[in-house]
Amino acid sequence: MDERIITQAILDRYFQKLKENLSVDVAVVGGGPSGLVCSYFLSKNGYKVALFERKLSIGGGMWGGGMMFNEIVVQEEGKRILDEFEIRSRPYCEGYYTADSIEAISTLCSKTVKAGVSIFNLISAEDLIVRENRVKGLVLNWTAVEMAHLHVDPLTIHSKFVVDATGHATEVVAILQRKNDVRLSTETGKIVGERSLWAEAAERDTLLNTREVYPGLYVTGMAANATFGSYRMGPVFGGMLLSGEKAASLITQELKRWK
Ligand code: 48F
Repeated sequence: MDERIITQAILDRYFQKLKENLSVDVAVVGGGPSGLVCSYFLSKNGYKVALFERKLSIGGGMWGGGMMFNEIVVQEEGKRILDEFEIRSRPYCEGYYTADSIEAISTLCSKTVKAGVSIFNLISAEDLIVRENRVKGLVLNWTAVEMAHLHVDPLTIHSKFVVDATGHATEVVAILQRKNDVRLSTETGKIVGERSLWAEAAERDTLLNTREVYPGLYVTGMAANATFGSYRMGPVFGGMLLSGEKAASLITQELKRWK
């Protein structure tokens, strides 16, 4: 084997993948359960989707179940999404199902890639492109640059929509708010902030809060609740899965009208 061919092959294929995603329908930030589900359904609906994840591994907060006990709980409605992905679940008692968190997240990841989503790990969204009062793309940099605090300029991609699926930190919305004089579609016009844990209310609110927060920018998953000021829910994941599905459906409706 020639080591130079191995190197050439990786460089060629990676840059091909990256160049094909300089202009996408939807750019999703965060590869937790909500971001993956959202990307999967958008891709299945025929749209070009790129997902950027800061960490080496995709999956966000799902791997660890609750307090590192690697099982997750979903309710009746959420089970429908597990079934769609062919993730095995078991009834625990009426209305409650459990699934192995490793099977759940690895399957979400695998099926999302196979649905056609380009996933880029080790890349962080550090800023947004905002023009004419609308979010129009992402400003990206290597996570390693961020971690080492290196002064290295980023690169950019354009997208019709951006999805903030960054979880509790609601990072993309926070960047938009910090750097631009904008009013968000929340009660206060600003990020309202996450409240303490209340599983039932949080699960209900996650769906209600999954929507456009500023033209071109949607929130899904825990980022939706943090943005609109609802509760955290702990290791029950139905809301995350259903939120990803809802974000995909809302964006699909908008893309159908896109000129
Ligand atoms: O936190 P995370 O899993 O978000 P989620 O889809 O699910 C939340 C649940 O895991 C759990 C919960 C519900 O039971 O409360 O916490 O809402 O995944 C968010 C991902 O976004 C990445 C981060 O590394 C994580 O994998 N991320 C955050 N900020 C950035 C980012 C950024 N600026 N650029 C790229 N990735």
